[in-house]
Amino acid sequence: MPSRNKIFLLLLLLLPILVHCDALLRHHKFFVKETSYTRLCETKDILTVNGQFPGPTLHVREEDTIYVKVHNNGRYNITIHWHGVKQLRNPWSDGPEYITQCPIQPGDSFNYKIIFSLEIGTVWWHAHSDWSRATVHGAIIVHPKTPINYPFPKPHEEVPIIFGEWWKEDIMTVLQEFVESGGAPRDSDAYTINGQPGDLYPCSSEETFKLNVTYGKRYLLRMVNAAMNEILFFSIANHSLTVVGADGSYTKPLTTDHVLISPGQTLDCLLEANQAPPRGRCYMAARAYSTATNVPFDNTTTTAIVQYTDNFIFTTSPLLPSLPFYNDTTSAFDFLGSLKSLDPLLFPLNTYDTQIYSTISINTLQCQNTSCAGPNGTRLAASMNNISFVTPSIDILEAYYGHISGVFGMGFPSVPPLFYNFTGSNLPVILQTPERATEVRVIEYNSIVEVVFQGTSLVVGLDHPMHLHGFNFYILGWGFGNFDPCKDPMSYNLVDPPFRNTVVVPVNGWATIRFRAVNPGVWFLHCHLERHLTWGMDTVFIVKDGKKSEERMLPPPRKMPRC
Ligand SMILES: *[C@@H]1O[C@H](CO)[C@@H](O)[C@H](O)[C@H]1NC(C)=O
Ligand SMILES: *[C@@H]1O[C@H](CO)[C@@H](O)[C@H](O)[C@H]1NC(C)=O
Ligand SMILES: *[C@@H]1O[C@H](CO)[C@@H](O)[C@H](O)[C@H]1NC(C)=O
Ligand SMILES: *[C@@H]1O[C@H](CO)[C@@H](O)[C@H](O)[C@H]1NC(C)=O
Ligand SMILES: *[C@@H]1O[C@H](CO)[C@@H](O)[C@H](O)[C@H]1NC(C)=O
Ligand SMILES: *[C@@H]1O[C@H](CO)[C@@H](O)[C@H](O)[C@H]1NC(C)=O
Ligand SMILES: *[C@@H]1O[C@H](CO)[C@@H](O)[C@H](O)[C@H]1NC(C)=O
Ligand SMILES: *[C@@H]1O[C@H](CO)[C@@H](O)[C@H](O)[C@H]1NC(C)=O
Ligand SMILES: *[C@@H]1O[C@H](CO)[C@@H](O)[C@H](O)[C@H]1NC(C)=O
Ligand SMILES: [Cu+2]
Repeated sequence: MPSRNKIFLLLLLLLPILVHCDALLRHHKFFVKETSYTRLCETKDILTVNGQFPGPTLHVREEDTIYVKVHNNGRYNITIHWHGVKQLRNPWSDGPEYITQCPIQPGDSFNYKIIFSLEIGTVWWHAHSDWSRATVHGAIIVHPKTPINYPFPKPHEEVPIIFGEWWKEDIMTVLQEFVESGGAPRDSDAYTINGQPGDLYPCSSEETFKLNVTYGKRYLLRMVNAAMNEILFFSIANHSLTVVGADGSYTKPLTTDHVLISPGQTLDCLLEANQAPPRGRCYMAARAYSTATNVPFDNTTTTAIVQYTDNFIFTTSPLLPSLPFYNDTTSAFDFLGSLKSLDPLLFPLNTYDTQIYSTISINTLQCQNTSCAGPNGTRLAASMNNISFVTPSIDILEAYYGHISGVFGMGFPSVPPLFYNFTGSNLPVILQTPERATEVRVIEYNSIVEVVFQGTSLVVGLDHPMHLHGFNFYILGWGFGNFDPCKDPMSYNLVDPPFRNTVVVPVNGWATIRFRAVNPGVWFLHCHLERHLTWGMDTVFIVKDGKKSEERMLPPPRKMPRC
């Protein structure tokens, strides 16, 4: 009895500590609603979570399970995706509309169950319905189970750095114009850092994001690229960055002057506040990496300020960092190719069971009335293996689970339907027209899957950040021109390849990834440039259940949104 009393007493003593630790809440409420924001001298209503732009940062611990109840108090259908969270056996809460769920309609709510497993560092959440993600997004910080058990020097402070893209026009109008015209979307008016365009834009300098630092201290920047349509270069004047994590996994420390971050990617970077006074302030800045000469893009620069608070007299105006030029593919891929994973491999990389070889292309479709804004009056589209993905009207997960036929086909091809010089110049115009269909690829549980993405020069060659839901994958290699199945695998990194959920496939080039299909469910695969996603550069992997009960999909939650 005394020992039991002792335990009871101990628990009583521990209670405040336990409650305190629960500052990492398990239950959250997201109210999606219109909120008025002023940027670039103009005020408009934007969709926000809890009135915040960017939305709230969620803090969790490794292997936690949390719940986020999303109340749709806005005017549009909405879903939320937990980007980079594998959601083991739980595609029900993954989020992409008409892929794993019907949208939450105005006035409704849905309680997402978010299961963390391998993730460590920075992942994020964002809307995965129409183009709401422009303003409905935020960071998720996954803390180590043991407090401050980092494989790098302990930072003094951790700061989310979230990149966004801002249009003066209402984003739904931008989307509607884009879809109706059949052409490219209008360019954004600004990029943002933590919701602020920065000093180089009109009416913005008062609110420019400022990072206060103290000389001699170390800061962990938790960077998320939530921009819609552009890959970004980022740099801080007179400071180098040390990358220690990417897409929710640790990397070997990589010290660099600038980083490249695509929509869908995250980076954890250490910043040493090591510039002695008198220089008290420096700019951090980001601008587009964009290669196509005839594709217009937002070429503005967003800035924020690093200011040393131990040097209150800011005599000089801050210096801008030098960023690689917009089309500096060499800088972009030198950086990406230098990232290596820190942790041991999760499975041997000497072989694979299944290969999927897919072209990723920009395409054109005939315009119904011959006056669309694409080349020669066509309607622009995009495809994987010449199939431009058509989003169904009930979700694929429900159709798969409930054996509802007629929603999707299982014919996503394992190889391109036609072999041609994928990256050739002046390809025949006839190759530009894709098929439109909803085709998925079914994958055996536990198989090791290799995907070779082959960019093409149809219509225009571009870099494509391809994102897979439900997994991180090893990026074994990449290159320019056509993938050579004999020669290119010789140069794969089978030792410490980066472990990411979004791979930038180089312009007119290829990239190879591998993952082990230990996550049964329905998983979206798509380009994370929003316009390409809308155009159909998407497909779905359905990973079958394994034999054991713990290898099967979880049952659906009691209440899924209905179509
Ligand atoms: C043709 O389609 C375009 C884009 O969808 C639209 O802007 C235009 O009004 C249409 N013209 C006619 C005559 O229907
Ligand atoms: C940063 O430092 C400045 C100058 O000391 C101070 O006015 C400001 O409130 C600080 N900002 C934050 C977010 O701490
Ligand atoms: C700071 O950066 C500027 C431009 O980026 C460069 O001209 C200058 O030499 C740098 N100063 C130091 C102390 O590194
Ligand atoms: C950005 O693009 C505009 C329009 O294409 C052009 O006039 C301007 O010079 C460009 N600015 C920079 C910094 O490249
Ligand atoms: C990058 O753009 C500049 C200016 O538009 C051009 O002169 C240069 O050739 C381009 N470089 C590459 C690699 O395309
Ligand atoms: C537009 O039409 C012209 C003439 O038929 C053709 O040469 C050109 O390749 C076409 N461009 C595209 C992008 O389809
Ligand atoms: C493919 O096209 C590119 C660009 O025109 C050319 O350099 C390359 O030699 C072509 N490859 C083959 C196999 O024809
Ligand atoms: C794609 O499919 C369409 C329709 O079947 C066909 O006309 C076109 O040539 C194909 N293109 C390629 C690159 O396979
Ligand atoms: C919202 O979702 C419902 C259910 O899928 C659908 O019927 C409706 O058309 C959607 N509304 C819009 C504006 O897309
Ligand atoms: Cu793309």
